[in-house]
Amino acid sequence: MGILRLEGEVERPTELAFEDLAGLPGQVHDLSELVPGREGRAVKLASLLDRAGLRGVATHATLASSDGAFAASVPLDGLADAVIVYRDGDGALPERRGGPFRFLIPEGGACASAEIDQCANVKFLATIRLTVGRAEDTRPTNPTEHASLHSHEED
Ligand SMILES: Nc1nc2c(c(=O)[nH]1)N[C@H]1C(S)=C(S)[C@@H](COP(=O)(O)O)O[C@H]1N2
Ligand SMILES: [Mo]
Repeated sequence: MGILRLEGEVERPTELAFEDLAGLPGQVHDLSELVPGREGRAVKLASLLDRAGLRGVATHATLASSDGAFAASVPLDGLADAVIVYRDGDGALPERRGGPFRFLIPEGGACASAEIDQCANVKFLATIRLTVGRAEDTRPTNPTEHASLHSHEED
């Protein structure tokens, strides 16, 4: 079972499991209404930030995967609609869909088009670290790197 951590520039570093996410306000009961073609249930990032007590100095959310292989650091001011997908049907979001926790920015631009893009939809999300300035970011910056990353993806 997975745990999602909020740390860095927050008043209360917080660990959340499936039940905690399910109990927060800001539920998106049907993700397909927010992002056509995406299924599952999600909760708004804003609810998690409220729970942890976001400090005003934070500028970026640094999203890291549990396997340590992928991270994205994106400006908070572009994340007003971002969600964490955590449920599929009656159970946890499966790993093949990026579970148990997956970051999703509904209006994320094309890969490598901007600071906020679809590449920042981090799968197997383990930590959301609130930082002053941009921090760890392993997103691909050129088409070759990007193609090689996608060739490892299963769906
Ligand atoms: N943990 C992890 N998350 C990741 C990646 C990855 O390699 N590892 N690839 C990213 C990239 S480059 C993209 S474009 C999106 C693709 O997700 P999708 O196929 O669900 O749209 O996942 C992102 N999240
Ligand atoms: Mo991407």
